[in-house]
Amino acid sequence: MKNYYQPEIETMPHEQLQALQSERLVKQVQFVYDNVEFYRAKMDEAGVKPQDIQSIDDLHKLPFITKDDLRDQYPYGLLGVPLSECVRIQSTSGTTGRRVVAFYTQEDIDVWEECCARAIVAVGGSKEDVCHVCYGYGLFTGGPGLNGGSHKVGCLTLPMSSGNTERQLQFMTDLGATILCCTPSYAANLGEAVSERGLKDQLKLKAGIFGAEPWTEEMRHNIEQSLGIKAYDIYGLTEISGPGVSFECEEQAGMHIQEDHFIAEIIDPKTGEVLPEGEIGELVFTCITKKAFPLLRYRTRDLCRLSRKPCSCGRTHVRMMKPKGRSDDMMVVKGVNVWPSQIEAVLLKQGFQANYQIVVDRVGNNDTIEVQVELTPEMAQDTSITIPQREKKIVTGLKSMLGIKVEVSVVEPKTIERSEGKAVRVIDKRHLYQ
Ligand code: DLL
Repeated sequence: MKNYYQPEIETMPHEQLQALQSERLVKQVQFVYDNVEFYRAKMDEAGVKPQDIQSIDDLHKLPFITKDDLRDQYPYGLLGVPLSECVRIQSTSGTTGRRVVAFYTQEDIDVWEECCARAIVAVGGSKEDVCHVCYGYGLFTGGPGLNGGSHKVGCLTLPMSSGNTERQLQFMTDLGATILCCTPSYAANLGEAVSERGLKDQLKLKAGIFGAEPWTEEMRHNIEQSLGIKAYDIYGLTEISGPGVSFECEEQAGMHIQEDHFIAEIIDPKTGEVLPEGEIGELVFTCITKKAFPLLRYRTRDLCRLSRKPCSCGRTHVRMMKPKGRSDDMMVVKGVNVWPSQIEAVLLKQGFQANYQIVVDRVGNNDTIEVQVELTPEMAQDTSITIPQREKKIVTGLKSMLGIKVEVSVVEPKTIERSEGKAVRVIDKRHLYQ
């Protein structure tokens, strides 16, 4: 199976791809310097002129920009074109501060949708497919991005948006959806609903394109089993465009970054130093074709590593391995770094589903951490092992993974709230006392 949407770009020889990146970078730097006061000031302050950027080897000379810069420039401070050239905004959820509002020209939207189209074709999508999109529509980029990509490929597109699981299942079965696009946590919920209703045989689904939040290999396995599909990862962020910044191919071994549009670097989050290939660090993107909301060396806060090893799918674009999470997702509990994904891996290895919640609190001067996880329906039937025994086993697993004692409560099926979009796994009550 060799599926490309734009084969000449997706399989472009490495040197040619780098030459294209250099050419685009040089133009883009001049473009932002000429058109965005913010960049002009930032580059002047750093003592860098557009002429200093002659190729991608000079990228490191440019200053970084951060989410705080975006917030400070809200709403129009980063526009590269007059507002009259912009045709759309999308926005982040803004749960951790002021919203980031990203602007798009029609050309920016075309590029973004092409990126999503590449992701859909990579999982075997074609005009014969029925693409069921239940990412949220609206300001969130998930629905509009995959919707646009699906149109470009020529799939019959079902713009379902999120929620109303009964209706999702009805359309999916009645209209024979073959490709499912949603968050992995919602895919897991749909899988659970399909198993409960015995609907698996009525599904025509073959592939799922799941992203917008971190998910583990164990979760991939569970989703593939419950829906009878291959589950592929897709990554992106509103600031850079939305879904489709990178996507998995049939190898399911890391996501190809669309290097004709985005240059990726991995840096040490503490020092800002660029790290060699293969090391884990913070992902930084430079957009080399975007006009309305051009970002240079944008620090994503996502932690991952890159691989330039050749991929047997034939794509030449660098791969990013599953993000470990955001640097700001990491919790420090009892002085130890804890990632929700580590906890999820322990639970899923012990046969639980991803229906869990982590509650962190402070009692006196001491941190407490509790994991609540639901029994699966099969576990609830199984009388050979008691709930305290299951709890003890999880406590041991978490102790060896994290090195700290975690309180564990195994609760009845269906007691933890299900998510329709990005799952909220952590409740950190310590923020309330700050
Ligand atoms: O989540 C865009 C998107 C929509 C991606 C649909 C994929 C599918 P934001 O709401 O701005 O945009 O959130 C971006 O979500 O910085 C990562 O921390 C996280 N994220 C996105 N995709 C993945 C993924 C959309 N595949 C933030 N794995 C990013 C892990 C992801 N984390």
